[in-house]
Amino acid sequence: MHFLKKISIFLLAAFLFLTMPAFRLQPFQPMQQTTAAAKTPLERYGRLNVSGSSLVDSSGNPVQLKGISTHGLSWYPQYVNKKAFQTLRDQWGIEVIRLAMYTAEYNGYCTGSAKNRNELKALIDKAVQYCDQLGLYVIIDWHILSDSNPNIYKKQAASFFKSMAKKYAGHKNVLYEICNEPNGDTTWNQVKSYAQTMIRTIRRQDPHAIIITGTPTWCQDADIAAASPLKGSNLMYAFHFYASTHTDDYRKKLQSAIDSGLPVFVSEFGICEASGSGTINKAEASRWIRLLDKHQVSYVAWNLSNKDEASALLKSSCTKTSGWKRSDLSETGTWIYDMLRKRRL
Ligand code: IDC
Repeated sequence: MHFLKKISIFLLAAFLFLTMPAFRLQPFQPMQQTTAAAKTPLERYGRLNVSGSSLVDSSGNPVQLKGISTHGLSWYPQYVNKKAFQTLRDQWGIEVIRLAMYTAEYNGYCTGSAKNRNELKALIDKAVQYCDQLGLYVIIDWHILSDSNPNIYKKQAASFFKSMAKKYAGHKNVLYEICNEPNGDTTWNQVKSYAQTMIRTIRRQDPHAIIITGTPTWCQDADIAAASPLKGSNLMYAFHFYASTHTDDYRKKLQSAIDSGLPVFVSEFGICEASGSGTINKAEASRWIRLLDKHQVSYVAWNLSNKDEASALLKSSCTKTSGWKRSDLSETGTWIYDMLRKRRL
C-alpha cells in the first residue's frame, strides 16, 4: 500500500512535469502564433502617433515597441537580409529594427567616400523594403558619435533626411532618429536648433512620421530636454543606458523626464558597460526593463553582430546571418532573447 502510494505520487509528478508547458525546456521554437495569428506588427498597430507622453497605435492605444539595433551598417552589412529580419520577428518577437548609420566612424556617411554613401543608401533601401514586406517598424538612425555635435554635419543631415522622407513618405512603418548621441560639451539648445531644422525638413515631405531626437550626454539628458521640449507633433526623445554603467541615478533622470510628460524612446541600450563591452549586469538590466515596461517605454537593444564585444548579440564564433539558434547567441543575446520571448509566452 505504502509502495503504491509512492508510485502514484511519482506518476502524478511525472505527469504534471510532462504536461505543464512552463516546466518544459523550450529550445528554439517559433513564438506562439496564437495572438500574433499571422498579424504583423504593422497590421497590429498601423500608423503610429504620439499622444501626450505615449506612443500610440492608429486607434489611440499605447504601444510599446521592442526591437534590435544593427551595429554600424558599414561594418556589418551582411545582417541586412530578409531572413535575419524574419528570424528576429518570428523567433525573437521584435517589432522594430533600428538601422544604425554612423556618420563619422568607419566609412561613415559624412566621412567615407561617395561610393560608401551610395552603398549605405542602398542598404537602407533594402532594409526598408524587408521591413515593409515583414510588417516591421524601422528606425533610420543618423548615428553621430565621435562627431559629438550634430551641427557639425547639419547640411549633410538635412539633405539626407530630405531624400529619406521623400522616398518613404508613404510608408507608415518608417521612424527617423535624427542624431544618435550628442556628447562632449554639446548643449540641449544646440541640439534643439539642429532638431528644428531636421523636423522642418522631414515635415515638408512627411507630415506624420515619428521623429526621435537625441539628447545631450549620450542621450542621458532627457530630463533637461523635458524642461524645454521642441514644438510640433509626433516628436519623441531618445534616452540610452548601459546597465553595468548606468544605474539608479540614471533611472532617476529617466523617471523625471517621464514624470514631466516627455515622450521617451529608448532607441539603444545594452546590458554591459557603456564601452559596449566589459561586465554584464543582469540584475540592473532587469531593473531597467521593469521601469520601461511600467511606463510602456519602447526599447531597442544594441547590437546585431558577432563582434567580439559583450554588447554583440551573437557569439563571435557564429557566422550565420539569420536563423540563429539559442546556442548561437552571446550572453547578452541570450538574455535579450529570453527577455523578449518571456514577455510573449
Ligand atoms: C560601439 C560599438 C563598437 C564600435 C564603437 C565605435 O559597440 O563596436 O567600435 O561603437 O565607436 C553607444 C553608441 C554606440 C556604441 C555603444 C557601445 O551609440 O555607437 O557602439 N554605445 O560603446 N552609446 C553608448 C554605448
